[in-house]
Amino acid sequence: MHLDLVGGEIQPEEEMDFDTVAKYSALHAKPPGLSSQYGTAGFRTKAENLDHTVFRMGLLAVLRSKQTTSTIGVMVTASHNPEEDNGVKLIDPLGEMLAPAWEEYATCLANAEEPELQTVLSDICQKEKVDLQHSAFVVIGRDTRSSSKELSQSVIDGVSALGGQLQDYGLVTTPQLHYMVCCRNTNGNYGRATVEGYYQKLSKAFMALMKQAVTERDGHLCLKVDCANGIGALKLKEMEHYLPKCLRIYIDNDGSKGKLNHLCGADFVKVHQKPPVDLEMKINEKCSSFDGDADRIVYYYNDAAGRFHLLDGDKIATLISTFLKELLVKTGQTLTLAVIQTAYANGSSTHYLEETMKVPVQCAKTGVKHLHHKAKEFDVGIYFEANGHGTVLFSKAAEDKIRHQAENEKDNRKREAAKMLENTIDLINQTVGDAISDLLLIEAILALKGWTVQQWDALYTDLPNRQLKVKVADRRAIDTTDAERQAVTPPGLQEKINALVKKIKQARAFVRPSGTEDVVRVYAEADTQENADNLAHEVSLAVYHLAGGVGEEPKPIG
Ligand code: G16
Repeated sequence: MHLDLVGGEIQPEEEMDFDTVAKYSALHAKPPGLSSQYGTAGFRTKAENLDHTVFRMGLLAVLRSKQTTSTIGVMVTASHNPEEDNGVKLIDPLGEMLAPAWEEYATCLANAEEPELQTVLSDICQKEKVDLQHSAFVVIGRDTRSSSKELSQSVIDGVSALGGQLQDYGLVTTPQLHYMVCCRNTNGNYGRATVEGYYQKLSKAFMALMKQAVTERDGHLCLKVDCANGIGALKLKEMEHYLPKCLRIYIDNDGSKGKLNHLCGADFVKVHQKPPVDLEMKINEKCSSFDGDADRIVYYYNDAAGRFHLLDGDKIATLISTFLKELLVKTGQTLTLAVIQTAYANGSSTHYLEETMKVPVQCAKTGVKHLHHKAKEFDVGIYFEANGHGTVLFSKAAEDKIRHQAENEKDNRKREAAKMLENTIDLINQTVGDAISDLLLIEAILALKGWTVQQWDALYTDLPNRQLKVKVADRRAIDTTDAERQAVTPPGLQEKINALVKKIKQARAFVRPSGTEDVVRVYAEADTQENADNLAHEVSLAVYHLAGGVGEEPKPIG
């Protein structure tokens, strides 16, 4: 298929031009035998092994665009992974993650040896009834990794090989590209499909919300942000020009000296439960960390006794749901509201949400695509992974009701609450978790409530917990069920975990294969840090021995 621009009109040919595809593909040849899988958030591996995959994702994006007659996004990033890794994921028409059936096509296409490429492409077209006559439009973005520029060029080659049109947004955060896709497919209803349009939409909503905040009268909001030496630093700096002076942001780890995600960033802070190395923190100073592509955020501070306090995705979900629930009550609207978590959610957070806040909680598999899907079942679905990845979804009906009430309600109190909800909707990036949007929402809520980070933290106390990684020969040896809370294989592993958990108070543990790194993840929580650490270690040993551990046996923590 080749699209020739004649007098500005696209002239599609009826059939796929395999000669052109083969010619381009030869420039992005797949190393024979190499195999990969579309995982939790697309493909992730060493950057040097990705060229053929990203080229083929350019091809696939064109087919998906033709099939949906919509703009499709391709983002080159490996988010929280180390600098030497890279990755690629496709973004579906409403800015959401790629549909599961197409994830499978992506895996087939990435793993096809060169001579099979034509057959695999034809099969996809046939199964999905792709009309090759349709035109295709693909938007591309990339993070700041040194390998990203060249890889995004390979995506462009893939799109061009199938005659798709494209716009390369260059350096953007992952959520910004999700936003662009949604804007383009909703005729600008969601916002303007430019980086400036994104800043304007969010800052306008933020300022409108802040008008009602106590803090604006009383002083300034200050926040230190560790940007993981990634794209978040660039974009937050750009956005600062659009934000009111009352919000003072101090950007750290802006990429000027440190390495991406190295000893800093949201993943480091969450997993190690300590601040980024070299970040200066005054007592009780409010700090936060983005991850490498700015789709996650966590907050933290050190108290007067020097103790580190982490406010992770669970605390963020609690803060946001408290705020939204209160507003919904004020409006008098009867809308369903729920929080979606994963198995990593701290037991205390689930208990607080269910027992104190009386908010229904559901558990989904790891990966925002799974949480997003569940959140859609409610009028207001708040989803957050403990690692700080999350957002809020409002159903179309809920959004319409709120906007209508904000315009027409006679009762002042109710109308004000509806207006606040309306601004909140506009501040939230509903396509995917977005560190910048989440930051602004959290700051607005804290300001509106007149809360310090310590008051927010005091909502509940986390159970001590520990996360570990175990290297195994093949992580597919571990299969799970019950939203990843139970291991089905290898035989005996779950029984061993059960026996270990039984011995400790308030204990819980699970294991699962990572979908972004070549490791098995272990999570444990318990009544004391020592017990959580020991439990995590014992479970790691069980994984190592029963699931084909490689390298050194896991060592005790400490
Ligand atoms: C990605 C996903 C997240 C997931 C994380 C870890 O985050 O978007 O939903 O929690 O990977 O996944 P896993 O445990 O399977 O490796 P990011 O920020 O790296 O894109």
